[in-house]
Amino acid sequence: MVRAMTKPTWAVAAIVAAAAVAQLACVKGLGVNWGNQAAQNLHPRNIVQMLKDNNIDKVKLFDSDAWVVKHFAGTGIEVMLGIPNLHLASLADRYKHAKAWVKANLTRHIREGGVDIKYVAVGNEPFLTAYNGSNLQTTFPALWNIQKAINEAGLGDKIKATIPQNADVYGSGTKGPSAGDFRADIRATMKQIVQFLRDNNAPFVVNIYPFLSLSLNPDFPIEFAFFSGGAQPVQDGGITYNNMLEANLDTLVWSLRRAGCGNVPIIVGEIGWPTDGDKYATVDLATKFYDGFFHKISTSKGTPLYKDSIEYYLFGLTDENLKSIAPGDFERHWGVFRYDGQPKFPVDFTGKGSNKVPVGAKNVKYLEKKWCVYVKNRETTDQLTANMDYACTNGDCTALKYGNPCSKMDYSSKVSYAFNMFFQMMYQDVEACDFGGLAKIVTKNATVGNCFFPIALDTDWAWSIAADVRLTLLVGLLVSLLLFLES
Ligand SMILES: *[C@@H]1O[C@H](CO)[C@@H](O)[C@H](O)[C@H]1NC(C)=O
Ligand SMILES: *[C@@H]1O[C@H](CO)[C@@H](O)[C@H](O)[C@H]1NC(C)=O
Ligand SMILES: CC(=O)N[C@H]1CO[C@H](CO)[C@@H](O)[C@@H]1O
Repeated sequence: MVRAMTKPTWAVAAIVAAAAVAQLACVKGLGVNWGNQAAQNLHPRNIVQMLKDNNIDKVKLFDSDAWVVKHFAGTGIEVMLGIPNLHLASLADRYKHAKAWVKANLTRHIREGGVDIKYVAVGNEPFLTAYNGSNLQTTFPALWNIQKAINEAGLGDKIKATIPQNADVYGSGTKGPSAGDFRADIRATMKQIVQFLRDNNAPFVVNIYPFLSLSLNPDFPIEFAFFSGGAQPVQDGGITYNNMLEANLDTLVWSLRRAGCGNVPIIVGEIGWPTDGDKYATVDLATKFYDGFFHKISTSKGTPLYKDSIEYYLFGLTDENLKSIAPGDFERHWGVFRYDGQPKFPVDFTGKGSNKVPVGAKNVKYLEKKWCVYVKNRETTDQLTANMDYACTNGDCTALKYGNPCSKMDYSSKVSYAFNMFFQMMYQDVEACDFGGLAKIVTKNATVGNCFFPIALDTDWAWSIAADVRLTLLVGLLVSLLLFLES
């Protein structure tokens, strides 16, 4: 817009039109990861509605629960199914296991008006160094078997198997992207995999996290994680890189070229910024990251070396309070939305930079308005500490440490927060609000200032299914009664 003002009118019109097309294209290509490692998850109906309301048209799942997947049928939302790493060995071992997987998890959804499945993600970041190479022998054979089973089901033209990889499967050491290559310890396997992807017209899926680079590396130039310039650019031959995302993607392009597969399409399977659980995980930095990111992909989705547009899947849709915090407390705060589908910060998915808040989940069902809070009871410090530890170990206290509103409360309020979190994660079970007589259930909103004390989601789907059945039975009964009265 600023640029447009200096141009003659006809050029302004052209630029505005081009921008409109670009923005439309951006919305078209936007996906999101929906993980379900939370004590209570939103109903898939809520998720479908949220995605539609926010013009997000692709969803990536980490598994393939048939009940979840069927809710995407006929919605126009494209689905990437996931296969957890723990199944890789069995899928690699026997082709018939892959065949059974495809039958149970894939073909059942494929029909007119069924689920629009385009990719199957075989494993998830299987070559993370934390796994000590345990998936190294099984991942490629599992990929091979799954694609073969898809082909045999007659779906090979439409549905591609691939593997979401962590970005450290390749690198360029201390040099620029043009030195990029796959990690030496897995290079032979990576080469087999990318050649297989090339031969099947399947994409390479990579998860890229500027946040992790910043958080794990004290020397990382902060501004390089964002898109607003200000960091020392990386100069590579004739190309200047101002942000980590493009430098990283072009390192991948070089790695693919070195494996003889420069034309394999690239999808970014995860990208995002957490809002808590680390000194760099704040709402302000998440807003800055997403604003810059959406602006970048609305103008040009490619990179200096990769001109095609790239599909991006945000990580993630909602917070997940049961995720392992081994990598860091931030793991439970990746959501663009809270656990209950309500927005956490303004973010404009179209990249227009309007300060609008995304559309939250509608008709969310919560449990009763009850909270569990700490009451003093002449306890010793040790007793209090022990109960607090219990609540935090079994619940979620990751919001209490890193400078956000919850971390600024006094200790008593923090104890209440911890007790309440555990109580909610336990579906408000009265026995989960005891803590040796140090806790009680209240009906007055326990939220303290800007530290939000949640209420658990009502996930009693069994009841709602039963309600449908009950209605059917009731109608049936009434009809019988009428017939009986008629006769
Ligand atoms: C990898 O090795 C480390 C150190 O030997 C060990 O602590 C860890 O549990 C191993 N992880 C897996 C997934 O085997
Ligand atoms: C409790 O109060 C907070 C802050 O006013 C509010 O955001 C939240 O919705 C309230 N919770 C309930 C269940 O009413
Ligand atoms: C119906 C269904 O969900 N079947 C299988 C799908 O795949 C997983 C493994 O990824 C199996 O555990 C399910 O039983």
